[in-house]
Amino acid sequence: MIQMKTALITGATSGIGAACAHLFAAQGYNLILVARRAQLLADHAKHLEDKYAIEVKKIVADVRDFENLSYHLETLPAQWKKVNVLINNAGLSQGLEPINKGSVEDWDTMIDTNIKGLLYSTKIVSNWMVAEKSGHIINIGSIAGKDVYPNGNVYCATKHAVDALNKGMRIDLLPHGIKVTAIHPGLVETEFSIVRFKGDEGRAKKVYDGLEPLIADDIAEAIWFAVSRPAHVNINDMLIMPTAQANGTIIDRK
Ligand code: NDP
Ligand code: 8X3
Repeated sequence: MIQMKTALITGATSGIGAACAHLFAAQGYNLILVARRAQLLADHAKHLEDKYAIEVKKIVADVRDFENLSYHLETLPAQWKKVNVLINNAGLSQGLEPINKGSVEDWDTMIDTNIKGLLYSTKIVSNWMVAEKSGHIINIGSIAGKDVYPNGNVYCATKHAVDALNKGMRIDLLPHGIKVTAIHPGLVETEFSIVRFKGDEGRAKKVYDGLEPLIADDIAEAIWFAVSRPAHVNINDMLIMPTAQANGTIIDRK
């Protein structure tokens, strides 16, 4: 029997993570999928197993809870710990307020998810990769990690941290033969803005008014490009924008 490759994707129930799950399943990868919404995760996993004849491990966990995440991952059977690709995707924005008006609770949620959650999954899985002397870590950053836009303050700071962590991981994991790539998207129409505006779908829709945003598949394809390079090639960093978006603030809306 041919040993299939395995990808672990955090934040796999919607948007970019769900698109990656489909694409990697179509490429014959078994999947470890992490997210909090258990029913959605179960539905996605069943669909992928049925459609692509792969195996999926569902991990219902919050990436902010290191003990719980670690318990679920470390108790996987040994063959599931040979993870070839880790996609650190789980992340979110909460609110869009000037620094003096922002909610401390929102700040904590973003910092704990986007920075600490990414660190937690990396700590666990990078040790497995070090033991195998191979692997590829994909960190989902953002244009918000390259630019800062009005009222984006803390979300932008978390994505600047992802950019720095990506560079740090690349250095630290270099001797172990582990690839590290940051993918930084501009506007992608997913549940991101609905989450940012706490369920206000009308306000979320306006973010994409008058331009053609990226879709989650555009980012999944870029990730697959990075992962499918030959062994001697590492894509360190990729910034991917809608054609109508020049940077964090300049958007050509018709
Ligand atoms: P979505 O809201 O569609 O997806 C976010 C995913 O993250 C969901 O599957 C959600 O699952 C999961 N998630 C959120 N918090 C946690 C948590 N604490 N523990 C586990 N899983 C969690 O947004 P996107 O697909 O757009 O976002 C994916 C990544 O892309 C994020 O890091 C985001 O910052 C980044 N990004 C998005 C851009 C955009 O314009 N959409 C642009 C640039 C970067 P569940 O709720 O089930 O836990
Ligand atoms: C998500 C894209 O421009 O809202 O990271 O920050 S943006």
